[in-house]
Formats: sequence, C-alpha cells, structure tokens
Amino acid sequence: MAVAVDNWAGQIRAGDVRAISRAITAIENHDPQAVEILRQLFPLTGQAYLVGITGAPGTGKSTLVDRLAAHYRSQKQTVGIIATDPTSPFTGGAILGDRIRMQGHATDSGIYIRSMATRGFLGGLARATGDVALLLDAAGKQVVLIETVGVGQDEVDIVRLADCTVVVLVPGLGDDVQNMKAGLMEIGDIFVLNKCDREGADRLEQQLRAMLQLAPARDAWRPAVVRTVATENKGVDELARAIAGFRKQLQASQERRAKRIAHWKQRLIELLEARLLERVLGHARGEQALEELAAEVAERKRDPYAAVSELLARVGLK
Ligand SMILES: Nc1nc2c(ncn2[C@@H]2O[C@H](COP(=O)(O)OP(=O)(O)OP(=O)(O)O)[C@@H](O)[C@H]2O)c(=O)[nH]1
Ligand SMILES: [Mg+2]
Repeated sequence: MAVAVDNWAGQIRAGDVRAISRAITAIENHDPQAVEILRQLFPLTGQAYLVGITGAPGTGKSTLVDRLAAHYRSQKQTVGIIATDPTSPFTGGAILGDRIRMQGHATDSGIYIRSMATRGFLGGLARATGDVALLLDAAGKQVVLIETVGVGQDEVDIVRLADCTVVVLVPGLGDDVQNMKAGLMEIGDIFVLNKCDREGADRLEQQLRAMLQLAPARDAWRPAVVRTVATENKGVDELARAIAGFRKQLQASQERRAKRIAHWKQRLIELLEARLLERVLGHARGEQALEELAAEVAERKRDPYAAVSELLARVGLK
C-alpha cells in the first residue's frame, strides 16, 4: 500500500487529473488512504491562493467563477475550482453556461473543476473542502476558487479557509444589504455587485458603502467594491485586480497570519474530535454502548457526566 500511495501522491504532484479525482473521492468517502495522501502532500502546500466566492443563491457566483478562471488562464495561471453548492453542480454543465465554454475548460489541463458531493458529510463539508483545497494546492494549482452559497455555518467555515473572500450581491432583491446576514458583511474582503445591467445597482452600491463605513476598521484593508456583469464579462478584470490588490496588501500582514493560525486551530480541534470519537465509539460495540448509556441517562438511572466518564474509562482515557 505504501508504494501505491507514493505513486499516487507523485501523480497528484504532477497534476494528473485522474489521480486528483480519485483522491477527492477518497476524501469524500473517508477512505484512510486519503489521510496518507494528504500527509505526504502537505509539505508542498501553502503555495496556492484560495479565493472564496459566496453569496445568495442565483447571484451569479458560478458565472463569475467561470469568467475569473478564464481570466487567470489567459495569464497562464493554473486554476482549481471547487463548488460546494448542491443545487448547481459544475459537472452538470448547466452552470458553466454554454457548452462551448465548458468544453474549452475541459480540454485545458491548466484547470481542474470539481463539485463536491454535499450529502451526509460526517466530518463536515468545510473540512472536506479544506482537504480538497490542499490537494489542488499540492497539484500545483496557483489559484483555487471555492464557490459556496452563503447561508449556513458550513459556508462560513468554508470561507474561513480562504485567503480572500468575495461576497456577491445583486440589485433588485429589496433592501438587500439591510437584510443581509451580518456574518456575510464581516467576512467580505471584496464585495461584487453583479448583474449591474439590472436596475437598482446605484442604490445597492450606496447602501453597501454606507454599511461598510459603519463596519469596524481593519488595519491593512478597506473592503473593495466592484461592479460586474458576469454574463457579459464586464468588470471581471477589475475584480481580478481587486483580488490581486488584496493579496499584495495582506501578504505580510498580521491579519493574514492570525487568520491562518485561527484556521489551523479550528482544523486541529476538528481532527482531534474526530480521532477521539473514533477511539471511544469506533470499535465494534461502540454504537451499542452509546445507545445503552443514553437509555440509562434518559431513565435517570445514571447522570450524563458519569456516562461520559465511563465511555472514556473503557478506552483507558479519563
Ligand atoms: N442579467 C444578468 N444575469 C446574470 C449575470 N450573471 C449571472 N447571471 C445569470 O444568473 C443566473 C444564475 O447564475 P449562476 O452563475 O448560476 O448563479 P449562482 O450564484 O452560481 O447560483 P447558485 O449556484 O444556484 O446559487 C444565470 O441564469 C446567469 O446567466 C449578470 O451579470 N447579469
Ligand atoms: Mg452556482
């Protein structure tokens, strides 16, 4: 197995599409080999620039990601794309718009596109996405674009792993900015006003800028606002410039360092939780023991604190 994993990791480093796809499937399936691969590849990571693209459903995230990817490819940068939105799989072709563009990407070895299966992720979608980003990083992708619908905790966690977060808004959804989740406002490094071919773009921009004025000042960066019409490729160069500007500005800042440390702290806690759960409940009788203890607690035959102590004691932990 060691040799097989060595070969596999080597193929991933070389950017082999099938090897990458197999590894992502292994991550999704909690295959122990995925951990072996990721361990081997980890020292090579930290090179890619991770850009999270988030916003409400239908705001044009996939269209923007597609155009941004084309922009980076025209600059000879290699690109990875991860879509975590169950409703719009990239692989279906519906989202990348016309088939011609899709096929353009399909024959381009400098771009790798994958939509993540979102159903039933034990360890959380954010964790799996983080692992896939590491994989694409090790495979030499210079920019990794992560699309996610900005609604739940999963999405906010995904955004936390990005180096730069782009929040996409569109005019015409009423008092959009007012109603927007405070969380989204806080995580945005760059705000895109997409669908600016529609009415209400000026008003939305005014509202957004007023909100941003109220936000607590950040040391190194004032969030940028970029207007786009993704379907017409308008504003995409400006967006890429804003991303590059943010990257340059934050490169050596304390803010970035602190964000990375916070990210890995969270990941270490998650890994620790997973390992502890595996150790305590992962054995043959684990599930049954949990069930029995839970029943005893429900019937007040035992208190929950003693029950946990007992579970830990069974595997030699206190
Ligand atoms: N008028 C207009 N339509 C746009 C623009 N950008 C995207 N669209 C259209 O908006 C629709 C949704 O675009 P997507 O790129 O799929 O949006 P999304 O945010 O990825 O959607 P979900 O992944 O389902 O949340 C599509 O029909 C696009 O063609 C734009 O700038 N102007
Ligand atoms: Mg989409």
